[in-house]
Amino acid sequence: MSQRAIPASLMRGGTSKGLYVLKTDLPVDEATRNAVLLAAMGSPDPRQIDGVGGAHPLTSKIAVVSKSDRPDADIDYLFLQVFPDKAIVADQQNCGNILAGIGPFAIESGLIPATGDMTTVRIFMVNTASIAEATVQTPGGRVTYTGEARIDGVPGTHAPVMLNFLDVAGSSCGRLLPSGNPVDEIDGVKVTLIDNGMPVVVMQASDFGLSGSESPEEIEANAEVCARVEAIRLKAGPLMNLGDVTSKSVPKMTLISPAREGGDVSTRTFIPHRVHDAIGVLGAVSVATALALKGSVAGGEGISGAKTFDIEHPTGFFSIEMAVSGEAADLKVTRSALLRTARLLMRGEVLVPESLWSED
Ligand code: NQM
Repeated sequence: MSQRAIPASLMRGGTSKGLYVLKTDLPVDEATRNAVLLAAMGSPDPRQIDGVGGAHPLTSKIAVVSKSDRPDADIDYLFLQVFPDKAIVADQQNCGNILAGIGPFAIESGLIPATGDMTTVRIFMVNTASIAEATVQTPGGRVTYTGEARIDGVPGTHAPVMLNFLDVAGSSCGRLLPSGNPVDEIDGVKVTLIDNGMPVVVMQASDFGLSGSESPEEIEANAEVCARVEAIRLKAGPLMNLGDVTSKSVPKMTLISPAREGGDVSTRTFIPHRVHDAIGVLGAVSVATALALKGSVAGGEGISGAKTFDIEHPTGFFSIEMAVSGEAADLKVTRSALLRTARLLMRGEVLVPESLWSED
């Protein structure tokens, strides 16, 4: 069987890992592209043994990158979630962790030049038609991955990548509060349905008989909790304008409990069928927004102006600078910014059976 070689880089973006590929190196036809990407990652197979996927949703991610034609962006970034165990390539969600590697990848691939010791890249996030600014360290005009920035969930220190989200509120669900309410009730559980860049259902861990300090493994082993969370998710999908979410990777389901380490809240997040070892970037932005929202399940008192929220997760903290105006259903987010790091791990070609491509 002959194989087709596709230029690709393996990168860590934040607390996730995935393949970064130029759009021009992939088949144009979407079905063919998806077949090729499933083969590249080794899906469907829970171990992804015949591909480069890492056998977990957080390490089975793809960034498709191209130069942007838009006047307000340098780069277009399409995020694709490859399900490890199913033949599904989902494009309904964005990924703020993989986003952290887009600036470095775009510069290293020659799509855009470095502009000095720091390069700010405007990235159009195709999945949600919204824009992020990423500031990448480029001393002497070259990307560097070394530095002193530390993010929880990643060993060591690396060069900082600052992310600033410009217009992500309601980007998947049409508005920040898709139901128009700070609180709804599903299956007898109070929920806040919110989308500040990621559709998230925020619920109290105590409503599931949990303290909220359980490990991801303990929660995943609790079949009753998993079934209740999934039943609520399937009902939340249509209420959030996401339709039937049976085969979708959204909404994410975040169980909150009082902070234990000095932060603002403690979280455990279903993404949606595994429990995150940390929390997604835009997922955390949405949870922070629930904290800023008066009357939400997060017990929000509301904030005025700017505040840094520290979101606790299973492996540490996630800090988000937020600024808002207005309150309740009229809440407007004027800033959400945060720190990530990224690293190029490997660069080369990923190989897939040639026969998959000939359908193009
Ligand atoms: O919410 C996991 C991750 C993510 C997504 C997920 C993310 C985000 O940690 O922006 O980063 O929720 O599927 O990469």
